[in-house]
Amino acid sequence: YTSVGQPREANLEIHDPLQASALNEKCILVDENDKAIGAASKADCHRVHPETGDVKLHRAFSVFLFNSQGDMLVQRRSVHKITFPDTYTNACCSHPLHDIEQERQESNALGIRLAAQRRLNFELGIPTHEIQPEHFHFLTRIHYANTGDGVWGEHEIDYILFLQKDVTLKPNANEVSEVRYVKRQKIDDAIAKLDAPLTPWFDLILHHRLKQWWDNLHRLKQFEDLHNIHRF
Ligand code: DMA
Ligand code: MN
Repeated sequence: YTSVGQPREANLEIHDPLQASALNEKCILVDENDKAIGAASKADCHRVHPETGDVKLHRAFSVFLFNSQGDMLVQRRSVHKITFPDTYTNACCSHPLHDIEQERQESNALGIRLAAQRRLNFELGIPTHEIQPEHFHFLTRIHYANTGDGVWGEHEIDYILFLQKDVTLKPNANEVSEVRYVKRQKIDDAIAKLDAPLTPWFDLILHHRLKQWWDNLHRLKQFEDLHNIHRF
């Protein structure tokens, strides 16, 4: 399979009304130290600058979800997604929103936790009462950029959240076309057999620390690194 650096057909026109309207939501702009410095629309935060190739740095999160057996949920992004459509990735990724005041709370990453609860419900249909903010293990932050299809890309300080819980799934077809649980022993095999690429951030985390964290789901506390931001 291929993951990064393979320019795909650029998504110049947006045909999906739901994904188009989500582009008006406001993300939180941050500096390289994750200090909030303002807000910009989801469109402005993901458009690749045509001359410089830059994307505005904003705050995001990635949830890795495991069932009680320790199997990890993998989702296939729908073909309607504007960034990285029809790719395989971790359970849920998104952004805390600037205009939801609670999602700007920084103490104990509470804003991120609330945004993650909101999006697990929206994308995967997990009832809100099944996931509380304190259920997440906030492990560390990752700073990465990817120019995507050359029109829509990413540049984020990404909070890594782990969650082990049996949940009720009812995927939102506009967001997610497929979900499956993968066993730790089968991950390399399962990925080799996929018929679509991985998102760049999932690929990055998979080859960085994912397996080590996955092997230690019951003692994640010792792997927390809340001070450093890992740069890629
Ligand atoms: C954005 O994910 C966040 C990361 C960590 C890549 P996304 O494109 O799935 O965001 P959304 O679901 O809000 O469109
Ligand atoms: Mn983003």
